[in-house]
Amino acid sequence: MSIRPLVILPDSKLRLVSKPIKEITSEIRQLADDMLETMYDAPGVGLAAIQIGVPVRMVTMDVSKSEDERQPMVLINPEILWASEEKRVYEEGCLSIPEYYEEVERPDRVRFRYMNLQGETIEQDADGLLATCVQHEIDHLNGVLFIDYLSKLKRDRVMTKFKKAARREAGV
Ligand code: K1U
Ligand code: ZN
Repeated sequence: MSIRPLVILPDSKLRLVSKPIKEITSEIRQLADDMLETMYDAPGVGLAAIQIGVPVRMVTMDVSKSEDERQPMVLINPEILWASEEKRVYEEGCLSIPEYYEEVERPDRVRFRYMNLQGETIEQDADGLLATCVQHEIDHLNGVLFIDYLSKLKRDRVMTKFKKAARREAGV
């Protein structure tokens, strides 16, 4: 297992649409292990493969409260099957947009489907943080970021801030 570097805004990789996984190979299992380790180290409650630069449709999540009872989830080719009309506002963060948090409105409850590492297809209902997190992560697989739900003014401000930081980092 290894902790992999995170892809940070404004890296254009974050806008890629990730490819479906056709077969669960040893490389895919290794990627899942590395994603979980990277997510726990960050720390975060979710991670999409593209956030470590790999454009495949895999997500890891753990929304459990206690560190003693971790509940790691690995989602392969996840999709939303149903979303409630009722909305909920949650203050979201993103490991690819460090230290920036804003309120985002999304469906309150969802039903989603995914394949696990054993190749089983699972359908699951979610509310609360799990519902918010799975929507945020599936957005990553489609090149969508939570800042896309904010006003243009807020999005432009955060883009400018991270572009400046990237230029400083590159010594430009
Ligand atoms: O996908 C990501 O960038 C991970 C992101 C997921 C997420 C958080 C909040 C709402 C929706 C989706 C994070 O995990 S940001 C870090 C975070 O929220 C957190 C970190 C430690 C403990 C609890 C939360
Ligand atoms: Zn994110």
